[in-house]
Order: sequence, then structure tokens, then C-alpha cells
Amino acid sequence: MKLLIAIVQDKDANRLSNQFIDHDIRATRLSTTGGFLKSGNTTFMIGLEDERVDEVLNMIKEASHTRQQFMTPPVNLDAQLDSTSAYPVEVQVGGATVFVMPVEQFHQF
Ligand code: 2BA
Repeated sequence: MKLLIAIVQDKDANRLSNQFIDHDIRATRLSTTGGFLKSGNTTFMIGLEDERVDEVLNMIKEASHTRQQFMTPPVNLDAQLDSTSAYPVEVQVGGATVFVMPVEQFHQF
């Protein structure tokens, strides 16, 4: 058994969630925040049998889209220091970031 942790953009999360339901894939959906952009994304925890991992990875790949996003770096307000204007920088947010981990035990009580 494997545990997939998939971080996807909020815009792609509903479609992916519906696909999981249609294909009888059990998942837990968490509202998360990206450490860099500090904006919302969605993390799925998916426990599944080894033989279904590729199927689910393909599903995530198909549902997730790369997008360009702008972020404004924090401004240094200390007047004693050289302050550089904070221009928005463009970053490419990936379609999905996925970790695949072995599961030692799985229990449902
Ligand atoms: P964020 O941390 O908000 O990062 C959003 C996007 O900003 C990243 O897209 C990347 O293109 C860019 N980025 C991140 N850190 C950067 C930095 N130090 N300098 C310049 N650009 C940077 P993705 O790589 O596609 O990541 C999307 C989201 O997936 C991330 O949101 C984070 O929530 C998660 N993630 C990505 N890699 C991870 C990892 N190794 N461990 C845990 N979470 C990860």
C-alpha cells in the first residue's frame, strides 16, 4: 500500500476530487497554504493499493495545470537600510507536487 500526498492548485481541486469519487479512490482533502506564495492550495492524502498508483498519478497529471502567478516580495521598511522597491515577480506554479510513500500499516476501526 502507498500514501500519495498531492499538492494541487485550488482551481484544479474540485475536478480532481470528483474524479476520485467517480473512480472509487478514497482521499482526504486538506486546505493548505504554500510556503512561498502564502496563498491557498489543496493537499490530497490518498491511501491506495500499489497497483493503482500509476492510474492515480495520471489522473492528477491530467487534472493539474501549470499557471503563472505574480507575487510581491516583502518591502523592507527600515529607513536606515537601502530599500529597494518591491516589484511583483512572476512565478510558475506547477501543476501538482506529489509524494509517494510506503505505508507500513493501515487500520480502520
Ligand atoms: P508555494 O510554496 O506557494 O510555491 C509556489 C511556487 O513558487 C512554486 O511552484 C515555485 O514555482 C515557486 N517557488 C517556491 N519556492 C520558491 C523560492 N524559494 N524561490 C523562487 N520560487 C519559488 P511549485 O514548485 O509548483 O509548488 C507549488 C506548491 O507545492 C508550493 O506552493 C508548496 O505548497 C508545494 N510544494 C512544492 N514543493 C514542495 C516540497 N518540496 N515540499 C513540500 N511542499 C512543496
